[in-house]
Amino acid sequence: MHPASPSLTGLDSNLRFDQPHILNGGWRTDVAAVTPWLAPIVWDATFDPALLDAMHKDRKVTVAVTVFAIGKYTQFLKDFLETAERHFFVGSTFNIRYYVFTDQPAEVPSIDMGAGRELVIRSVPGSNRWQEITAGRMKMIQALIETELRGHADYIFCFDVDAKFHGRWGTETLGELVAAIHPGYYATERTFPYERRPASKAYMAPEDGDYYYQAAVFGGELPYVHHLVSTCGHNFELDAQQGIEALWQDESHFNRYLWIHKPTKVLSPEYLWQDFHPRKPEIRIIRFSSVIKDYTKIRPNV
Ligand code: 5GW
Ligand code: MN
Repeated sequence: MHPASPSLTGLDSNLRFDQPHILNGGWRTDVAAVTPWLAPIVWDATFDPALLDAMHKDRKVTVAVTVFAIGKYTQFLKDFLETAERHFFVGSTFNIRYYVFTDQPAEVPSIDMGAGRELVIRSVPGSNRWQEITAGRMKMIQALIETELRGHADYIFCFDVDAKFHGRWGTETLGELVAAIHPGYYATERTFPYERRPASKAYMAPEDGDYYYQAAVFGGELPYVHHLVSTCGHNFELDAQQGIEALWQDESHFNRYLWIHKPTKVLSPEYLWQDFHPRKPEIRIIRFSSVIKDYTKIRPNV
């Protein structure tokens, strides 16, 4: 556990950092690195990883990770976990606890974990309705925070399993409420695929919204993520009682929530790419990317 604000006493006096300039200081000029509500948008070369790590080094930050692997999705666990071990908060100053939610505990691969890192398996029921799986995640994350994480973790990150890490994902991603911009909609106008039916609790009017976020990654401090998942899970249920299912299920509710409760840190599409997109010049590094999957082979009912 750590004090509420970063302490500079942990800075290694042997480390020297370049003077930060506020005029043409090597800052990215090809992308926006801050939202209109002054939250950072995390892009490569807008932060100093060594400085950020040094600022956190005496805090022993504990990060909980949730990942769901139900039905055929257990096949993605090995790559997800192995690449996370190479890129996700690597270093002796972090404690990492992966919570794998699965209906087939025997299918969870055994992975060599670094020091201070461990994996916990949670058995959950399978489902033939995939809509229940994605929405059910919100409820299960809520319960995990309430029953196990409080007092034991500083931050939580919740990931889709059908993806791999390819580059550093570390202290630059920490914040109170953290969300990632969808790689398919970061360069488009506001014609986002929000839920547009007023009867849904995920409703967004044409002039509403900031970015389109992808629900494949989110995180932050426990109270913020708890409020997010409990609200989205509740609204999904209220819709279900009315016989409504939002266009992109949990992701639609997630986007409405984040429009009302702005994230305090936004991750650029470096942190949530999709393998099928062609590379773009502004994407200097891909840190995490969804793999290409054959839906007819992995989904219980298409
Ligand atoms: C199955 C069919 C359709 C949609 C989701 C599933 C499914 C999702 C499943 O059978 N098992 C499962 O564990 N999931 C979890 O939900 C995985 O962690 C998965 O990464 C996450 C979101 O579903 P995705 O990855 O299929 O959704 P997209 O929008 O990234 O394609
Ligand atoms: Mn996915």
